[in-house]
Amino acid sequence: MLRKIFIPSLLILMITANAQTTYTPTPENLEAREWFQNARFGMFIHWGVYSVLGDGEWVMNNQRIDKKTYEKLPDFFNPLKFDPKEWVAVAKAAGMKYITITSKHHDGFAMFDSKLTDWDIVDRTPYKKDVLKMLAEECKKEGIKLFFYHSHLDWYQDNYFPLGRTGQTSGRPGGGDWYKYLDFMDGQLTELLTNYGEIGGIWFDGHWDKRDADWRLDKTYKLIHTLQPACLISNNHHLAPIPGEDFQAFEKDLPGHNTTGFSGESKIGALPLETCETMNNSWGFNLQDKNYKSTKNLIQYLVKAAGYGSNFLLNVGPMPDGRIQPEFVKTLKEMGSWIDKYGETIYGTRGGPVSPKTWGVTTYKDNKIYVHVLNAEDNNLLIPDFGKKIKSIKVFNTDAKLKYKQDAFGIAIALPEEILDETDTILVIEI
Ligand code: FHN
Repeated sequence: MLRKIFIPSLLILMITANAQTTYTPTPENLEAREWFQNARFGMFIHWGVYSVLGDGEWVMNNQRIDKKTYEKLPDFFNPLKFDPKEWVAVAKAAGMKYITITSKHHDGFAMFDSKLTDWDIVDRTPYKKDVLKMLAEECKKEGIKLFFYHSHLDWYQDNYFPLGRTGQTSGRPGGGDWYKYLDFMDGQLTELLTNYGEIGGIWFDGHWDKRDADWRLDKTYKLIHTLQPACLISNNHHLAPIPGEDFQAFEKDLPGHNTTGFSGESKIGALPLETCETMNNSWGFNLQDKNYKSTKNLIQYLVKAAGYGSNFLLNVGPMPDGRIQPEFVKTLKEMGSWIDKYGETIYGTRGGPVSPKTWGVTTYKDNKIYVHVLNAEDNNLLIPDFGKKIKSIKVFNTDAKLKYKQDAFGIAIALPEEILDETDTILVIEI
């Protein structure tokens, strides 16, 4: 009995001890959160030496490749076709406002010039260039904010010890100094936050590998906010937000849903929200994965995310030659054409007064409520009344007024066949 009571309270104590308990975001940080929520759509990029094998970013763990063997990979990584201009142009044309790229994934390989290790792109690959620097410069030029995905989990460093749930076959000596590893991680974060200009945010992942380790999050979060107060911190730990974080991440699920099993303990908190998703079924480049999601599916996901008051971070896993695969570029272009027309109903909005339903979602901005009908079930739509006097209901971007009736049972809106759009029929309720 004693044990039963003791373990949860010890866990709570450890989580609290890890957190920045007295965190008060600075005005710059609050402003950045506002910007972030208005941006609504970003590009996620998983890129590393693993792309050479075309089998996703978990290949080291999944194929049980030991460290010595994995060390051969950087020799084959020579992305001569990498063009940051092209990447940023693709993101912009898709309507994305920020990019979140892997500075280091679980294989520990730094995609930047780190002075703290030679396990990095400049020291180990024939390419020898700092791709993050190149991307940061282009993003700055083009007004795209740059965020870094940084893995807490590291399958390469010997000091990542004791080992966690994963990376057990990487052939490390079986001993190491955990706090030296954390110092190393803080050191790399310092490099990222001092050498690459203004950074939109740090997106952590991999905490789940050793949930009850002393991650010293408090120290790391303070370091980040001291170096760049406006830098937003998020952590994909699959838990409710921990003090010191600035937005809450969801993976492959809309906030409040848990189809993946990642979000069971990730109750929605009060912070801005973001959900990420892949364009096929892989984060890192996967040669065999042809499960491409359709443009319609991804537009609808963006719309749904906005209806949940969440950003959408859509992933590409560039190829080892440095190009984003053409199938993705095509879909992103198509998404961009849609957003060119309908962006007003997404950017700068917040989740609307009617909670998400099977027929669709609502967003709002100022005195306009955008009703996104994603699956018209009938030629009438009944939505719950939200207690505001309605001035008019129109089809978005037209003067076509729709008939409606507002009474104690809700608002019934006529949806004539000719206004229905198979991706998203958008109505504007002016209040
Ligand atoms: O293990 C990673 C995975 O490789 C990928 O980076 C995703 C992105 O959200 N997150 C992790 C799993 O939670």
